[in-house]
Amino acid sequence: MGQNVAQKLIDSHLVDGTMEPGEEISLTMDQTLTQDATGTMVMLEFEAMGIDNVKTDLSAQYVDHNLIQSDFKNPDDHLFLRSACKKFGVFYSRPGNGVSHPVHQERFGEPGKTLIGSDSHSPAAGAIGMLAIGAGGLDVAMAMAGKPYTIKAPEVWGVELTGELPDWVSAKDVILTMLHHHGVDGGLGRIIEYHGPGLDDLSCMDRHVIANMGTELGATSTVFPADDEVRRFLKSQGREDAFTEIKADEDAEYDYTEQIDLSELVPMIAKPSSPGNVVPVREVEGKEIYQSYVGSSANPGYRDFAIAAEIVDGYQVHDRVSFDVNPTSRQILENLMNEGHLQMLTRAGGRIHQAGCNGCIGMGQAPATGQISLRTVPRNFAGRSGTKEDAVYLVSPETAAASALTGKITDPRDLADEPYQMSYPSVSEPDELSINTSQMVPPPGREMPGMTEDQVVGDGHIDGEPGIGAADAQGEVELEKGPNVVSLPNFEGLPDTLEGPVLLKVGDDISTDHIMPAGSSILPYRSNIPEISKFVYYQVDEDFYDRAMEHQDEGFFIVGGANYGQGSSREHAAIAPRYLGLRAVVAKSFARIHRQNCANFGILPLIFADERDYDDIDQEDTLKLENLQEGIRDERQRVTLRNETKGQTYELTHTLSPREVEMVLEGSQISVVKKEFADA
Ligand code: MIC
Repeated sequence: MGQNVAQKLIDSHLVDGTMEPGEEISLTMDQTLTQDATGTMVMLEFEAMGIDNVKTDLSAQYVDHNLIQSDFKNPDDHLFLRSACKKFGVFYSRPGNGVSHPVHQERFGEPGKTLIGSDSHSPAAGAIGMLAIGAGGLDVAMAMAGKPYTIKAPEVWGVELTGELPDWVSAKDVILTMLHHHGVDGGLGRIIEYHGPGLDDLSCMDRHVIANMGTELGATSTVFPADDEVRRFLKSQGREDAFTEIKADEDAEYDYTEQIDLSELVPMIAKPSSPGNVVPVREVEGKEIYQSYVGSSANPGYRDFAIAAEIVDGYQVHDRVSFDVNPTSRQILENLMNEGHLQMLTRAGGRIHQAGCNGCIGMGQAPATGQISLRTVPRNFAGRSGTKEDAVYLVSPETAAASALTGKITDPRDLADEPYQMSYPSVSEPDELSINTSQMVPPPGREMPGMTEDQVVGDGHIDGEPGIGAADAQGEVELEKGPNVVSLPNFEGLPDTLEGPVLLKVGDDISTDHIMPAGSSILPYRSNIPEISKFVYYQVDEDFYDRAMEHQDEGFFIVGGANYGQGSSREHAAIAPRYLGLRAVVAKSFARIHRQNCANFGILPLIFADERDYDDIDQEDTLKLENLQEGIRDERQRVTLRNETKGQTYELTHTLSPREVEMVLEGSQISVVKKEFADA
């Protein structure tokens, strides 16, 4: 039987296991991607492992999240990352160079390769035929150390696209339609593979939008074939040599199939406060808005800005609306300038921000209290914008621009009518892109891949060192640790008995933004666990930290509903609660990356065998687990939880593989790896 694209990518990187859904498989990782908000921790973990140099084909570190420099913290982190890149042999994308996912696709993406990124939106690289997976920082540090990455073998969900998108409807509406049909857990345990004639209507950056937000469906990854459009894209980036064709075989099969006729799609919108809360724009049109925001990794293409520019060109945005424009990268900014689109945006009232993630992660641009903010970003979990009482809706650039003009949620198709009488602007990337690599700094001994000398802007090497031959000096580089960079705490192994209170009971779909919020006052502590831990569950329960401190020594439990820990890859949502004393989460089910992060840092991810037991437990009940050392090694993966307050017992499954059991028993995966290196 023929293979689909996902199977081909897996097959060519499989080092252990078989593609039986649910079984563990281990894959070699060719590339790693880290961004600053998670990357500082990755570098500290890599340092803790005591390895000199990355073992991947290519590792790249981006500074795109923590750009605001309101005090020393973020710049401390930037310098630390720069020194770590130089020491460990990692490409360094300087602050202001742009958002990791699109920049990576442009500069380093290569069909047929695997990538693991400490950012849940890393699957965006699937747009060009890569197998890209988001993971916690420690898993990325392990991949940098040359270790294969282990996941549960996914099922492959083939989505056949037919037809052509109507005017005023674009890639964002495709992925919002998927979320409308399948919700935030519809992709759990699956790789989504798009195929079919409809692909001809989607550029690589359009595919990036869809692959990026496949994460919001809970999918392990999203892949597209590497076809002629991928060749065109790489050529436009000066890297045609990186192209290899990868297509599904004629007789390829999928575990699940679905068909979407693009010509039937309409503008869609995700209402607050979940990317799964999607309806047609028509259902909510007319509501007054405060903000309209274009940019982010979920609408990063040149086209996405150009279409917004063409829509607002010659008009002024409504005087109530903050029209925020976040260019994806310095390169796109430069091209928007060259083509006159930037001027259209500024003239119409656009507030141009530096290239980076910015407001997408609550780093500035917070909306007014309770006021509607329309954003082209990937997620709208409550409070993520930086405003606790926010009302963020996710939309396409077309809907964002149309609404910026009218001051209310507007179906962009209405612009065709009075008073605008606009025809759908036709935009595409410039034929000759201006390529700018000046802010991407290769480590000693490396050059920008695939670029000819005249395409590389600036010499670029860290400290201006010559590329070739300098690699030997890497070991001597000192890591530059300012006061905001605090080494990782040491985590003790699991005791045989855990007894403690349920410090918090929460419902379904708790996201990592609930557990470990983002925002400009919290994100700068991503390299400082003791400080950031003060904000754990802060937006859900302001006293959580104080109560946790009372129980830090004996430890405590959290009880959760389904899909616990959905959303981002931030391992801080595991490390910080663990630092406060969390030793076990008992939930109906877990999101993939967060479950792994818990295991990596010695937190037991436990699942109710009978979901009805969830109702029996109340916050503050005292829970007890005994005989853990032996109990969790038992291959039935069962443990018994005793509710001391209610006098009840509940059966739980721990779902840990033997490898993960060792991590939890040792206290963290780092302890296991340290032991391995010490024994080697
Ligand atoms: C996000 O969109 O939530 C982020 C910012 O990209 C995160 C990473 C982070 O928390 O820093 C992600 O999705 O992994």
